[in-house]
Amino acid sequence: MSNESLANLLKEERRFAPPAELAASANVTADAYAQASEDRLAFWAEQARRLSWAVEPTETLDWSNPPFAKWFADGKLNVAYNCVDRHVEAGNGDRVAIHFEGEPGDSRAITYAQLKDEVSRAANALQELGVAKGDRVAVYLPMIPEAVVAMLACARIGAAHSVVFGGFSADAVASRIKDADAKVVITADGGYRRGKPSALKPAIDEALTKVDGVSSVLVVRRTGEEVAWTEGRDVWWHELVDGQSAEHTPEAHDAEQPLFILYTSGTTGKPKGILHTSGGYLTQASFTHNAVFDLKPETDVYWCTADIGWVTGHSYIVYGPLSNGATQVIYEGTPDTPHQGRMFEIVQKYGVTVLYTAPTLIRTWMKWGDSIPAQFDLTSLRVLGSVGEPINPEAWIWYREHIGANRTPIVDTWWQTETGAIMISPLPGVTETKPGSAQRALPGIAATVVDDEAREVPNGSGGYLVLTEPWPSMLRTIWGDDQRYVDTYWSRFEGRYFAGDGAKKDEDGDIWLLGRVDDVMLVSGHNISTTEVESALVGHPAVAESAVVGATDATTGQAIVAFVILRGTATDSAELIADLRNHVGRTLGPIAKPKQIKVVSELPKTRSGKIMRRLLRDIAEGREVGDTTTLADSSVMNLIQSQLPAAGTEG
Ligand code: 6R9
Repeated sequence: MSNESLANLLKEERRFAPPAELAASANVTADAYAQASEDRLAFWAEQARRLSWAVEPTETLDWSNPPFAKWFADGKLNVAYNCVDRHVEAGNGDRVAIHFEGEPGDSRAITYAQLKDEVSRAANALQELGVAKGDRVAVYLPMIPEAVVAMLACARIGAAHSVVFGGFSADAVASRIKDADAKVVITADGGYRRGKPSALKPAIDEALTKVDGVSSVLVVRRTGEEVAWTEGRDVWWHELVDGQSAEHTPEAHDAEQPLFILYTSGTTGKPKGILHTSGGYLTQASFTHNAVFDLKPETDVYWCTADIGWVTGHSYIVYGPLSNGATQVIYEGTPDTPHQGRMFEIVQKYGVTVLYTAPTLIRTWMKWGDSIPAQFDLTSLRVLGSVGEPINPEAWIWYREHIGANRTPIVDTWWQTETGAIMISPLPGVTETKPGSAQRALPGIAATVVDDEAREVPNGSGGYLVLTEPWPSMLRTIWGDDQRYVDTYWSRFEGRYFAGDGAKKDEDGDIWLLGRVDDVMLVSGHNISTTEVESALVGHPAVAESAVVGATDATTGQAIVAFVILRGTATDSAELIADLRNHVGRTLGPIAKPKQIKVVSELPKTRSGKIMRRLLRDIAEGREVGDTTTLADSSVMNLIQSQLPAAGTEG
């Protein structure tokens, strides 16, 4: 970004008070903000008591060697014990932990008692394969209960897991196995996607021709398809795990024992292995899951639709919900298999009360049309969440009206792989929400917006989002590269964590996320966020989804180029394009009018639903398209190019 701060164009006046009933029985009330601001560390020390410690910590934060933090350093706990055993000991062994729904329609309910036995057997099996405390285990699985079991079994032993998206290429898997120096890989023959089996093991077989050090591959049988087999290395899960004892003593590990490594792609260079540890991470995952979703373990049915390979799956399918003794739904497949109402059907079937999903899916539902959710009974829902990208005000309103029956609060949760848990979000029983804003830092979290010189911007202005105090679930380093950790996150602004996101503060001081700063456009000397122009476009009744990029322009520095997906009922025409440009001009001002608008049927996205604007910039500037290895569907770029007129034929 240039010295000028980010322009503040979008005005949003709609407000929604928390439902009285929810506010009256909310897990966390407004007092928490006051309490935490009075004594932040005492607040976190109190939250740590949500967990069962083998040795209670007496220290809260050790920040003597910044930016390398230690939280609860003299405490000891077992993360898996906290997620399963203690619920069984408390008499809740018969409570369902996981309602699993397979894509083909098979389903399984797993109680906490059963989960405890299965995690114990898997831990015994891993130890038989030679996995010990401090080792790394790579996990490459579909969305099946064994993924949760595998992660918890590692945690139980004190081995760190490294979950890799099932769907990443053999090369991507190989580089991650190598970087973490994993000893064992846990995979499956395959999983079900889009109505058919999709193989996983071949990618592992290929990856292991490229890296050494993996002694065993533990293979879950899910699809029953034939797989290649390497004798002496490959072991079937059902043969090894099922025969183990269901007794396994959970050893107490140090609070700073590594729990997992999770790779974020980053825009350049090799992926960064984000390292999370045990006590602080679990404290914040557990606290935020309880506070932000107002989770009542006895009555709620919670569903987070994220993939387990995304940090959202780690913190809000595995560690947050299970540490809180929640009952949750896990769904294996795609949202339109076998029909576009599948997700709503699942909400109805299990009586889901809390739904946590991503803007990309909400906008996809909008595109498919309002009549689809209307066919299902969604009245069980009481809290809706969003994560992964800024949610456009129109998508937010659609979510509230068509999924939440105009009743349910929406929590727009901002956080990152690096932050480990939710950082900025409304509280459903406290906050008067504003469509499109993540609003304010949670109790115990310190966030603000600064300009280029690290000065806090006044209300009403934009700049860079920073975190000004360490937090329990913060990343501890980049695996094997402390210097890169310091350079990437702690060097841009002295003593502060730079998240890489642009943001603005509104007149009340509430925070609005504006997208990655790498995506910010510079048009005739004005910094304009892609998010605001995209939101204006999605605010037009003909548009379901949009992605905006700045393309080099001789006159204005950069020109705004918009890619749009139309809603089911709209059709592409010169009039519509003109109308869209004028609509953006009216909403945000003439400076933000896109120079070009291109109608497409898909946008390039990562597996977690984030739009890869870099690839669209390549198209807009007529370059060859760059690295597409982290795309969810690599054929999308060809499709988009085939839908656009050849370069140079457009004004
Ligand atoms: C949890 C997760 C992190 C980046 C983050 C930001 C974007 C996530 C958001 C959001 C606006 C939200 N992001 N949640 N932007 N509003 N509620 O997504 O982690 O995959 O590491 O991505 O996602 O740009 O910096 P991760």
